[in-house]
Amino acid sequence: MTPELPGYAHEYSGKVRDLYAPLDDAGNLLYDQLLLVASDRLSAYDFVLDTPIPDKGAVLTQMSLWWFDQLADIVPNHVISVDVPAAVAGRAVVVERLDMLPVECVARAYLTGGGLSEYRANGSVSGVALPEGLVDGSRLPEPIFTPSTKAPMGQHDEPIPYEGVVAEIGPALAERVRDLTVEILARGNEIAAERGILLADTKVEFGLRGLELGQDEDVRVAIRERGADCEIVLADEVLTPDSSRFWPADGWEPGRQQPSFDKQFVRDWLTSPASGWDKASGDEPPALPVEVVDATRAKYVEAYERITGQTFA
Ligand code: PZK
Repeated sequence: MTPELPGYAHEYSGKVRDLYAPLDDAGNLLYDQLLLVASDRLSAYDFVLDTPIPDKGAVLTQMSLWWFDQLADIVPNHVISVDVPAAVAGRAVVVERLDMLPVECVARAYLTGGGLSEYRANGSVSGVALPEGLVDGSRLPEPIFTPSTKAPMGQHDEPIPYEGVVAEIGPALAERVRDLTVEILARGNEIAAERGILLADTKVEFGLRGLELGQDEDVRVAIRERGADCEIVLADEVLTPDSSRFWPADGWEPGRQQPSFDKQFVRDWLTSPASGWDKASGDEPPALPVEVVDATRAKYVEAYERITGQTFA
């Protein structure tokens, strides 16, 4: 459900977040800003569940803001203000509108998921050769850049080799976003590991400041031709459980699927007989019981409090 926000025009909705454009007093779009709103929606097994997790949007927004500060010496970010309408207080930020790069920047510090499948098939991930003998959950010798295409909503991103990123955005930007993505995950893990959380992988989004797109100029062409002269800005959310796999460090045991820090109660219940749901059926998952909602909310709050050292108010 996307709330009507007086003073804002709804622009786009993702699975769990919504984008609005602010309006000026005359009702005109303020074209250089966006309002990024995180909802309490949760996705699991590729479904957006009917049952919201109270405070999830606020916890993830506050966590992202905290990480933006921790990463500020590595990369500038798109945040302008947290002065937002009361209806979305704590779970929205006003951001600078950027020209987004048309690639998903993924870094992996541990092997799992799609990266593991690629490794089993090819011995490499996104063209990066890896040692033999790695298993589900193995720590990689160093974090690697494993980019993917940006698929339209409802479709899955496809892994692409580094050369695909070069073809999309040019060699100079490709090298910079690769290095930034890996540095962000490395910094994230330095901090999270002290707090008992492993960040297996992460997806970050970058945009360009200063592209100054002409009237009917193709943004992809402009990025390739002039993008290298722009500033790269970290956008979207960063190092949250929605953009990254969070694993409890004390449960880490390579050779099996690792438990998810945030979603394990939801997954366990949905795949248990108690839910009456078959994930292979294609049916919508059922509503979550209150105990699962409460336990999951507590995990998001715990992740925030462990990572930031601050109490979630
Ligand atoms: C932008 N998204 C993804 C995020 C959604 C969709 N600073 C920016 N400038 C221009 N565009 C974007 C951003 C950011 N962040 C982000 N799509 C466009 C997205 C959240 C909710 F519905």
